Amino acid sequence: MLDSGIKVLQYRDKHKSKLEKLKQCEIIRKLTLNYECLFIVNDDIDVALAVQSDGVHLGQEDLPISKARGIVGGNMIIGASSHSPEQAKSAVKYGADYIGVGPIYKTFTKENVVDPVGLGYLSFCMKNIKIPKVAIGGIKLSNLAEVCKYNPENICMVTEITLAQNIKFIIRKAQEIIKMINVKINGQNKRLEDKTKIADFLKNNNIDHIGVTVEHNSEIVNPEDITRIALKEGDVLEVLRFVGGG
Ligand code: TZP
Ligand code: MG
Repeated sequence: MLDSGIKVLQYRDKHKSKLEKLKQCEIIRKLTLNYECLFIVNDDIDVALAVQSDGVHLGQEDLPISKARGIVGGNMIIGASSHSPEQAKSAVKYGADYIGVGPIYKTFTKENVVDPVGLGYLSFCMKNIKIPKVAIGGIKLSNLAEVCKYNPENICMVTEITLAQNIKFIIRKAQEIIKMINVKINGQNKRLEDKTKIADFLKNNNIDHIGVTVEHNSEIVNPEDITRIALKEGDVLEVLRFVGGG
């Protein structure tokens, strides 16, 4: 995972003894420093402090954020799981540095997990919560593009990566999907490769640019510019086809 360039790694184990967790976290701490990857320890503030992880992640039934802050001080990242608007707002109020938003879809990784909160809750958080969000829960390559339409700052995939036969392949594919841009074409949300030229979009969709007028962010595009203009995140394209007549 580190070789593939993941940016944040969270250590999560609900069954090992504290000593086993400490030993594993010590190793992971060293590795993550070498790879400049943030290291977050789930649940155990004492282990997080002992290995000097970058952060600790707390669920709704762990130590409250304000108490945790008193223990870890101002420099350690505190992340908080959230499943509802109230929990998200409370996490912000008490000084969380990021929130987990999920489970978006059904997950089998976590025991006693709440029902999926769906993309509606992710949408709420993107509009209303100003600290970084981590979309989590049942996210796979097959539904990743759908999640990316909401532009969460971070995406967490557990099963899809840890149980993959080829972890590097799955991460590469996920990175390709995450890198794509959101554009609106004739009123429909689409994801395209970053910097796709308008001409290439038309060609890939079997649209002959002759007889077509293209509006890019409300401006009519000169025909000679369609091979030049590269689409970027948030662009709006209208492709108007004129039918002959008189
Ligand atoms: N919190 C909400 S869902 C979840 C956690 C820790 C587990 C996510 O795992 P997976 O395998 O990606 O569904
Ligand atoms: Mg927890």
